[in-house]
Amino acid sequence: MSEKWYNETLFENYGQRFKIDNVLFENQTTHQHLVIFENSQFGRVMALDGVIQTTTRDECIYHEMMVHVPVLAHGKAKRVLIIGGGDGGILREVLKHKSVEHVTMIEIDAAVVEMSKQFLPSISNGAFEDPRLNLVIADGMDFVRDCKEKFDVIITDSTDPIGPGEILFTDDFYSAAKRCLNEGGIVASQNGASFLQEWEFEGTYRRLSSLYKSPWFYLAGVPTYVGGFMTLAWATDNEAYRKLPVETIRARFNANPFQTKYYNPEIHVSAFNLPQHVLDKLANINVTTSAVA
Ligand code: AG3
Repeated sequence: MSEKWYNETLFENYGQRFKIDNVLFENQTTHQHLVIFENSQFGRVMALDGVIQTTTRDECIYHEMMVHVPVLAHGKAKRVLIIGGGDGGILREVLKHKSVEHVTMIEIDAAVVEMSKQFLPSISNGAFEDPRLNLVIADGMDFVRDCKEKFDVIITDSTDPIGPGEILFTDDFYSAAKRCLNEGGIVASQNGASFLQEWEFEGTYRRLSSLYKSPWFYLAGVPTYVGGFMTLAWATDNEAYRKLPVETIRARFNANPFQTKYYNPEIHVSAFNLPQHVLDKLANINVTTSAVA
């Protein structure tokens, strides 16, 4: 039998490949091409439209960092909104926080939820059954546009800004999402590889700067998101949140401890230190209508 390989097509002239041991699911959903396969290095792998979304081996890094950094920096998050996140990894981590009373999750593609439950059960690990969850299959943009509720933390776990995820990187989305945020709330979202997709964090910084007093980024190194550190976007009107001393974060974490594989309070605090090439780009961005002014 000949070997089969999965080639990621995120970048035109460079990419990673995975040996496919066994295809568990492959189909064109109503929104995108979805494949889940087995690979002996990374376990089970899910890709959407040619881009690796998660693997059972390294998913913990991204999911822990996307959740525990904003939730513990906030300190009293009761209501959390997840946009995207159909595999349930973000949800699983959010629900580890006892302070969280309610989670609304808006996923556009029911097939991602269903196939993840079936073929990647360790990622949601029962989270979809939690009574605190309100799962809605809908377009995240429509939801934030019409939303009458408010949340303390909003996490956007999207694909890259191509296809269904594109709208989640626009001014319209960010400003509509801000209307759904309680005072003192925090938004976090994935923003591409800091080294290879600089235009992504540049655009996001420009947009968030016109809405929030304290837009920033923090980093996580995820092996299967190629190209070095991932930039995770951060925005809030409370500048102090990202400068909290490690002792504060440690006290909050220890008040309600749970197991992590990557996150710890020291990583939390240091993740906000950005490489010089990122700082230089951010410094050159002209913020036109700044909330800081
Ligand atoms: N969503 C973010 C995938 C980002 C991939 N992009 C990249 N490597 N530039 C992941 C979904 C996990 N719940």
